[in-house]
Amino acid sequence: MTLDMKLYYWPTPNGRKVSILLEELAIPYETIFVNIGKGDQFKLDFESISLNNRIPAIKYKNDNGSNVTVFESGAIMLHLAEKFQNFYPKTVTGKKEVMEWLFWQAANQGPMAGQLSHFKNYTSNSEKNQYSYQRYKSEYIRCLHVLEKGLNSRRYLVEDTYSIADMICWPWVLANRSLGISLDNFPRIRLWRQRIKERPAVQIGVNLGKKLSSSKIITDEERENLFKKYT
Ligand SMILES: N[C@@H](CCC(=O)N[C@@H](CS)C(=O)NCC(=O)O)C(=O)O
Repeated sequence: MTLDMKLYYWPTPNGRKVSILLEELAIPYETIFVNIGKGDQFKLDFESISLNNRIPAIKYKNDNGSNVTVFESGAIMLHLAEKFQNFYPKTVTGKKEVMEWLFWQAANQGPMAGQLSHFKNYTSNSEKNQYSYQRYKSEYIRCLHVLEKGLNSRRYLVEDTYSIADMICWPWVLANRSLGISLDNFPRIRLWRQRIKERPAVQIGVNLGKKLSSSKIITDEERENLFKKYT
């Protein structure tokens, strides 16, 4: 039974976490580009895979031929790392540490970076927005301090070995310049960022669909789809 792995993806930091992992695992996969500016994330066929209407998500065939779907980058990464027994520690303590970083990333660095990107790149510069911008900037920087501490006397976050903990935290650090944040005060992060950037699989994963990345100028249609108002 072939895996028939499908990656539902758009070239953003969250999408890249999973393209990087699939490349690292050397799993053949088909990329389904979900154009989040055009509203593809709200189409019912995608919603049946990702109830949260957000990329990334995956779908593949189990040994018995039934479809498996996973949404949320942290869940996808943990699932794949366990399934393929790679980029995941063998020890209970190591697994616990990976989990800490996965939960930390999904609850801290990811949302703060996402909001910082919103207020830096997509909103007007009103005084009201300045407050939000400063708040998320400060939180993004706080997260950098956490990572810098995590890299104290080690090259990678868990057991000094490259794992999904690094892969999930790395793309939003790679994006530091577009967020207007310098890494000058974070020497360990700078080395870690570069060390991971040099990996061939990471380069392929990061560049997947890069040409499709929207510029910072977004159309009214994209604004409507991306920043929908829910009531
Ligand atoms: N916590 C989610 C975040 C996913 C996420 O925010 N994805 C964005 C792209 S980076 C998205 O699909 N946005 C579409 C929208 O906002 O409608 C994860 O880690 O998978």
